[in-house]
Amino acid sequence: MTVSQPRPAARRPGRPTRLATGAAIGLPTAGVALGVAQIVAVASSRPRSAPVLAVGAAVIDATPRPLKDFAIRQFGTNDKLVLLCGVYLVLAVFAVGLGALTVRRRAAGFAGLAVFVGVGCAAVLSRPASTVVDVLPAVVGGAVAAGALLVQVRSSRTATTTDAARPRLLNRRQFLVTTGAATAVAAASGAGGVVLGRTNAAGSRSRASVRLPAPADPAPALPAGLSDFFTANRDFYRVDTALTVPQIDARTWRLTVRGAVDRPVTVTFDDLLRRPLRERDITLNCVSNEVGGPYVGTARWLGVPLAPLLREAGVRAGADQLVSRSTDGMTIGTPLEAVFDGRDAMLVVGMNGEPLPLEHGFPVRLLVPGLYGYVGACKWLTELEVTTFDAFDPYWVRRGWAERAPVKTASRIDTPRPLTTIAPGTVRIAGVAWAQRRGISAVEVSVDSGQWQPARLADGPSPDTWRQWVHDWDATPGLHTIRVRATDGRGDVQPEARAGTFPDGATGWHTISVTVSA
Ligand SMILES: Nc1nc2c(c(=O)[nH]1)N[C@H]1C(S)=C(S)[C@@H](COP(=O)(O)O)O[C@H]1N2
Ligand SMILES: [Mo]
Repeated sequence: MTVSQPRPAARRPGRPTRLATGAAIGLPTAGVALGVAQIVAVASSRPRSAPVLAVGAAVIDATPRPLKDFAIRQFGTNDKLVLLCGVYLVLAVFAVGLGALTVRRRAAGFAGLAVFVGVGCAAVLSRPASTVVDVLPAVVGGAVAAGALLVQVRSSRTATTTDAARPRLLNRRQFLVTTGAATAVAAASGAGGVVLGRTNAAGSRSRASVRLPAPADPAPALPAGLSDFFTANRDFYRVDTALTVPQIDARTWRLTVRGAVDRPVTVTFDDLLRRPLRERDITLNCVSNEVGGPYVGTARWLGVPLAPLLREAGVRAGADQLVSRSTDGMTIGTPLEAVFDGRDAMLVVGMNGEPLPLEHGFPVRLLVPGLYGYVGACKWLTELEVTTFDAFDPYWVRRGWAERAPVKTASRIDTPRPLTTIAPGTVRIAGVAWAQRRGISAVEVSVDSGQWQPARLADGPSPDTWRQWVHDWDATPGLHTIRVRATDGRGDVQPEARAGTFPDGATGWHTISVTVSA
């Protein structure tokens, strides 16, 4: 028995290291596995069964809240891109290791590949609404990759062992041909998956053919003189856990109302469009929005009032929670009282004069004014279950966020921008303030902790939208701090005390610093 490893002979120049050979074999092999899996997933119209996306989605679900908050803060809407890059990086490291292992011991390499496929299958099966057939892409990808691995490792043997019978150059060439071929298969299947994914995009095609009827109940006229009141669809913040935007064909879409109801009902998209549509201007915001943050927007929404539909189904006594489910397995819990207290809770089909954009929930989303999105605005909606808060904890509640989350009063300074240098003289300080349901009655500004000055408030169409405000300030040279606070329609002043976003929304006065030049 050898106790110490024999020292390896000095590497001969021109001979690849095991790691280099491992990388040359492992990376194309992993690429083949992922590319083939991707194309099978897309071709079978089950994009969610693509293993990389499933792994990413599983990581999102398992990520502890502080880390998730950090990612949202640091990367904003790019958080998913960053996550996918991370997943690919880990995969690449694993692939190089796998290649190196195979060069040394073929069986170990194949065992490693099996682990790789197993992780993919486990991730796919961990997705809500997944079934056994969803592991097919991972398994097919793994099988093709095993073939690619075998071919490559055979040619690498001849390329790296001295073989007097054959000139090394030829062996080297053979190795390059096999790894090159594997790389080409990986690239072609990966690119094919992307292209097919685009053309297969059932949602985009379906959305393009939707014609929305005019509202029976149009939005109240906007007060004169408002500009930039609405947030354009392309600028509207997006917060969700979906790594790929669900592609739903409106013609096959169904919404089921079930649970504690007398008569469960299922409606189609056309059924919804045949009902009288209501149009309303409503401000929506995310509980993860920091003080002064960007996750808030106002749009003109078109939809079907929710309360009549639920009444038709017959909500049973004792129920207090309405759980929305999306096609991608999100669950969102809304207090039933918020649906029935007269506010404009809607099944939304239109946003700013267009069918709902895919990113914002096409074909149908829920919208309940006065609640943060995670408790009232389920996108890609497909089921409404009448139940109780005791009986079911939705996705974010299971992660510690509040069961009930009415929007808190907030105000934001949009201009001047923080930490900029501006000219002295009259400076227009302006922004927005919101307290959906209660409305805004006053906004005040204080410079350098001086007296609170009333800002001028633009009119708003309803208490459910933000109000724009302006305040003219005579700016003198130097460094200045500007603060804003709002008072809601009940006379309650926005609290100064800072609170983080967890568990039910941030509080505190938005404060910025600017330099006024001499
Ligand atoms: N299906 C689904 N619906 C969802 C979410 C989600 O992750 N999945 N996120 C919710 C959250 S946290 C918010 S703030 C709003 C955001 O809606 P928007 O992306 O259209 O602005 O959608 C809500 N609806
Ligand atoms: Mo949110």
